[in-house]
Amino acid sequence: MQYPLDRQQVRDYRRDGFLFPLDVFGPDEVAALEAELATAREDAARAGLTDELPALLRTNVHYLLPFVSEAARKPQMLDRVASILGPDLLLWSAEFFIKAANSYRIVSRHQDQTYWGLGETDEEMTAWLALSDVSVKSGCMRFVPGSHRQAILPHRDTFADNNLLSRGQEVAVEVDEQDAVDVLLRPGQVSFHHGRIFHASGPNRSDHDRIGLVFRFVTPSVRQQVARRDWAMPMRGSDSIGNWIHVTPPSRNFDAAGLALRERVEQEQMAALGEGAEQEIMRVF
Ligand SMILES: O=C(O)CCC(=O)C(=O)O
Repeated sequence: MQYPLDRQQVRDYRRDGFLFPLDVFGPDEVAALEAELATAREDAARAGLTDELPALLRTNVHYLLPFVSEAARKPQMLDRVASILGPDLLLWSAEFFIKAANSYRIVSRHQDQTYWGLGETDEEMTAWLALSDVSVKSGCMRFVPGSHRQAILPHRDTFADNNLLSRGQEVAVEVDEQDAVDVLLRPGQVSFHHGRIFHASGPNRSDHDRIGLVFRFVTPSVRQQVARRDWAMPMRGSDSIGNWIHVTPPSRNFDAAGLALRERVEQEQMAALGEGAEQEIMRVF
């Protein structure tokens, strides 16, 4: 591998449940990704999807925009992910977390694996790529070191309308804010986090949009346990286990096949995402 993590970084990830900052993409690559996002917005407008665009970008965007899985597949990304998860990798989900300039939107403290139906696994990891400056002012994430060693804990649903999460879910334990770590990133840098780390993020009080492009990687042995089936995009190595329906990237932005597949996947995933909810889950942005 050309870009492996060193042993200390792997140890840090296993101890803390996160690792950052990783210098993954240079300024030219960030500019290219920003240009792709701008093109995607124009294509959405041409396709009459402007109103739906925030929701389309927010979940399973790898079914809609070819550049998303291309970025995930770059060796400078995958070599580092493979240092943690091993050689066989699939992309389960990709999402934009965009907080507009001066917006009040937040993410409540949660553990990712709570409503995904994937069980408690160490073989799922998020790579959060900054496409803007990410500071305390602009609403960076905050991680609680070592919290990934806990089980999936009970969460309460807030359904708060300023929350970027589908249920506004919040882990139902007290956390000493002093224990949490600010995840400060410059454009092109990435943070890794474990699916059970406690994490949250505050409002964006800056004058620029805070943009994260988020990749959720799994290994072939991870399995959907609540929904009837689930899909993932092979990225590297092999998968002969059969837990995932394999998908390929779309051929162009918002093509009909990609939109239809995403719709089908999300309908199935709702079974996991909505389990036990007292209100209907809306996919939100
Ligand atoms: O972008 C954020 O503020 C939160 C992202 C998050 O919760 C996640 O990637 O798991």
